[in-house]
Amino acid sequence: MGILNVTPDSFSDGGLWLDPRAAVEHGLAMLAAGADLLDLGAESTRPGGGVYGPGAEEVPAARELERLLPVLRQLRAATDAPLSVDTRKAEVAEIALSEGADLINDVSALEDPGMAALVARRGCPVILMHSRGELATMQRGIGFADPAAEVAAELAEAAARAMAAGIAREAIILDPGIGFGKTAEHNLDLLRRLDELVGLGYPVVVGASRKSFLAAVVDAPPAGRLAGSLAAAAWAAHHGAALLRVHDVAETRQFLAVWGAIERAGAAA
Ligand code: HH2
Repeated sequence: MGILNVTPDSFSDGGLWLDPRAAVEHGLAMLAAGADLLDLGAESTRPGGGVYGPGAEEVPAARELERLLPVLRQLRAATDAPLSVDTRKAEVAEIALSEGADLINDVSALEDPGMAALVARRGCPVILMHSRGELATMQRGIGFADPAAEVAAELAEAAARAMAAGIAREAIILDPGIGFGKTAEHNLDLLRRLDELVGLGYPVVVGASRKSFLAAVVDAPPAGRLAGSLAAAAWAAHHGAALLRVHDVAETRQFLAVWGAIERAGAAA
């Protein structure tokens, strides 16, 4: 899943793809590099209270749509690849779906009261991502006794709420929310025990690309975290993740292809 942030303030690529033409080109380039789908985000969800200071600015729906729609429309016209929209707002999701988006990536796991009913009505897939608290302050006062177990339990509850609202089980994708209200140690432990989340039986998406927990292991700025991102991607892929949300599509593809080729080598001999 290639990340396409049409935002001025995303933590690693803010401002790079604000021009719709550049965004569309970048999206198509990620598909050409091997992405199976694109995740379009027009509101940064950079959590506040930690390494990112106050966190991302909250964006009104009208501004989010203004950034998103030109890119979504052009990409929809140019490709049949699935297009996901990263939004917490039912109002944005509804218009995005009517403009050809295929799935909704909701980092708040259906917090907007209109979102569950919308997704149920449209019958589209939805990513329910784990987070705790408000984006602006979630990196303060973090408290987990057992992050992997608690995240799995809270996501199971989110999935149950979604199904109670009429969303089909097959439409639900879960995400541990790497970096959202978690310390670096929590993020590492969530990856180490990813199989517990995979064990719930839903497809799992992991978004570790360029995130700050990587720099807690070996210090590097976001643009210098490719090697760490690949390690996290490979770990996640080999512990059951169905989808990887990444900035560096070609590199991730190559890394996983070689890993897989080594695993399969000799099997046919
Ligand atoms: N991470 C970010 C945004 N959306 N969605 C899912 N499902 N999983 C994630 O881990 C996730 C997400 C944050 O990363 P990024 O989009 O690169 O930055 P920003 O939120 O600052 O735009």
